[in-house]
Amino acid sequence: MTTSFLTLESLSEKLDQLATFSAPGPGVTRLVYDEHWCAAHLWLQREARALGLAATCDAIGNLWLHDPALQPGARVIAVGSHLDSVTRGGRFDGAYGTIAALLLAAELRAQGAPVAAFVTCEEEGSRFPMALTGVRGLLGQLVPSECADKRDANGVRWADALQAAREKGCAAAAPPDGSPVPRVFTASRQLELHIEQGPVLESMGAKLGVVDTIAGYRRVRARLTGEARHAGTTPMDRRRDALAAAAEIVLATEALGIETGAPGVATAGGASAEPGLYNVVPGAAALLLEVRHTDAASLSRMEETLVERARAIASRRGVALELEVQAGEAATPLSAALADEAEAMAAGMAIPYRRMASGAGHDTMAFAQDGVPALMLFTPSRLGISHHPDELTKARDLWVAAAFARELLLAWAKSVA
Ligand code: HGY
Ligand code: MN
Ligand code: MN
Repeated sequence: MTTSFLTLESLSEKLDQLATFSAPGPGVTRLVYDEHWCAAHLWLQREARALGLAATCDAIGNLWLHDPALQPGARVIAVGSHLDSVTRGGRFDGAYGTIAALLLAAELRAQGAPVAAFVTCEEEGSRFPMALTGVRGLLGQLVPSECADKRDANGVRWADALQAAREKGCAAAAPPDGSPVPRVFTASRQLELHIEQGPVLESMGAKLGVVDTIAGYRRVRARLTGEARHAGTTPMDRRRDALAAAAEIVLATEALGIETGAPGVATAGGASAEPGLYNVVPGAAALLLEVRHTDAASLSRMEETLVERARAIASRRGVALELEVQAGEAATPLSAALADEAEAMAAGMAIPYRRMASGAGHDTMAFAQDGVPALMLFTPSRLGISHHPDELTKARDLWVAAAFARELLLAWAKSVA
């Protein structure tokens, strides 16, 4: 008689508990290496051990929850997601895939399947100016000494925040300077369960998304420099208003997304102006601009068009424009073969599903880019809301996808070497 660790109740209870590890305020705010992230990390370690699993940290705080018999270096079927959140995000983004993986690893260990749960330390880029650092580290692609001096909004260095987490038991010892994070396990296949974060599944009454592509994104920070002048005495035709130029670029960004059409999207995610007073024409402004597409050529075209249009607006307004390209991610196909197999299984189990692309970025991109056969499974999101306190997926929907993943992983365990 195998113990069933994965139940609708256990999934819901552990998600509720994980959601308590957050900064005060609406929604969930759990930023990499902060006190709430550390408390969640230590809680997960305890939960895993209580389920008979070992909890192994790597050098930057990624966590593997696995059969104690699995030794470092083993090849495993990796299932998991990320522990960090955006600021005032929802209770399910990352958390669902993390808790589902914990329970799947506990349950499938009892059935002898080489399934290990991973929990990446950081995916969102919500504290330090870099994203997917967890999974890059987990895959041996990140050299900690190279990002040590990245700072958060309070000026805290990445290396210092990591060291504080390490001292609490949330990371293994640092590798020598210049060396990458040592891998703990090698993934023969990889699966991530995640909420869709969009409206597609709910709008078509489907309960499962079989994801075979993840959209790429390009991000640009724009700095505009005009002339700060007296707001009361400077005639309208004598102004070089940095914020007015920025506002026009924001609308041009939105227009580009609309013009491109789905699955292309374009967003101005942040705007600031200086000195930010009623009586001063803004002399400086900054924007955070992002474009996304599932097709690489379309993504490049969107970025080029956005840059051209921003430069034209700034030039016409006599405002200087500096564009600083930030780290992006390539549009990433996942395993078509694994998606085909999952589709056939869902059809066989009469689960209403849809094969689809992901507009959101995920840890799974890095596995697929590393050559690991990778797949994602989505659950519906109520009204498509995510990265917001109102993010919600019904407990039953979370359970259906996790129970399906259990069957899929058992089938994978039979076919991987
Ligand atoms: O930005 C994204 O798509 C992901 O939620 N980090
Ligand atoms: Mn997210
Ligand atoms: Mn996520």
